[in-house]
Amino acid sequence: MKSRAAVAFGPGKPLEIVEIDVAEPKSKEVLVKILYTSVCHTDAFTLSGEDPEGVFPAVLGHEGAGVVVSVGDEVTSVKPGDHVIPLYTPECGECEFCLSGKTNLCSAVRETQGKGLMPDGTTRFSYNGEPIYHYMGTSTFSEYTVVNEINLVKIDKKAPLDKVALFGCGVTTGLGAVENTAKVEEGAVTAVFGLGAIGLAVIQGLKKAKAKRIIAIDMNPDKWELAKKMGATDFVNPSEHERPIQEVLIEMTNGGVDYSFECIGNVEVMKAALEACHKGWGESIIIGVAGAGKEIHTRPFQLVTGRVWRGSAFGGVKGRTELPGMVDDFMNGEIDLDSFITHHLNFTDINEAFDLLHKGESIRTILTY
Ligand code: NAD
Ligand code: AHE
Ligand code: ZN
Repeated sequence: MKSRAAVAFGPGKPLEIVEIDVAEPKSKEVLVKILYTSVCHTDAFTLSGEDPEGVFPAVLGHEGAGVVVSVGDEVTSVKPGDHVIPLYTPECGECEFCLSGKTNLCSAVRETQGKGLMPDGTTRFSYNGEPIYHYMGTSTFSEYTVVNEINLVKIDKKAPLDKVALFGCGVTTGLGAVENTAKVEEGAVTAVFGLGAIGLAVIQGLKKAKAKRIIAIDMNPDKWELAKKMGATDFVNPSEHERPIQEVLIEMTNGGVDYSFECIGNVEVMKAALEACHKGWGESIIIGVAGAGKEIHTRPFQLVTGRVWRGSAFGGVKGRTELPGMVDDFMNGEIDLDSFITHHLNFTDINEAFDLLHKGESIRTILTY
């Protein structure tokens, strides 16, 4: 079938809206009509050419929601008409990772997913007869996309798809990093570096966890207002300080924070976030994604003296098991999604959504097909 799609033809180039061909889903695959999608910084990162796994031409996009159109003959968990959120972290429930009880990183299709391919090593997208690669197992920047059954979670039909699309990445990642990765306890002193959707969702999670102090850090002071609304107690702009920001935070907290979260993807900030942690127990969670060739560094003494570095992907959340409950929490008013949605645009204006993100003017833009 034909589908409108925003294709990334090459690194650093604007997306092009073209009509691509989408093949039928194979036996364990599902054809989904995406109704809403948004742009996460990771899409911009891959489009920039910095992602070692970035392949072109590709249909990017991993934060979206839609309706099942048709299913392959071995698909049992979803049927046409079901409302679904594509998951870049799938959940097969059977692999060593899923069965470990220690991680949400399912390995069932990770290898081909990272190459922009379906598990049989081919793609379901093409343009003028040439293959177009998939992205993160989701490719929500196409009106019709094909994903594996294990890369989909079925959700309550009453949930507004234009809002719960945000559970596809940003909000889930931030809330999950606090609850699953850091396991923040009541009364904790915390710092959040980067106040995009991820950092703001971390702050929302910290407020839920009853953190005593939530220090929000960003170079862009315009981000402060939303951070405060989410629950931040202090704001620090590193560009207003001559000293390394970790020194400022250690002084502000009389020894360092219990938990810090890096939500930017900058390895120098990752160092600062670790070194801002309290001696003996402070933990720093890396969420930001850094480009090819980048490495983190600190004096090993920082770790010897009790600070801990952890990483978090999709907030440690097992999507098929846990997202339906998070959707319920949103419907019950326990999770705020509305504050993240700063802009609405038509899908065809997707490059403007990237511009708004780069300029720091948007948190999330909901694109409607
Ligand atoms: P965003 O661009 O909306 O937000 C980033 C924020 O960081 C901006 O407010 C910007 O002003 C601020 N910033 C940039 N440089 C800074 C610096 N040196 N000091 C202080 N603040 C600075 O991005 P986002 O969509 O919120 O994504 C944030 C990061 O999280 C990206 O790296 C993205 O790839 C990553 N991410 C990771 C996961 C995961 O599962 N690990 C999931 C989603 C996103
Ligand atoms: N492809 C990159 C890494 C990108 C990355 O770390 N992605 C995160 C999700 S970002 C969502 O906005 C993730 O889930 N990572 C775990 C995984 O298995 O990809 C690279 O450096 O190669
Ligand atoms: Zn993302």
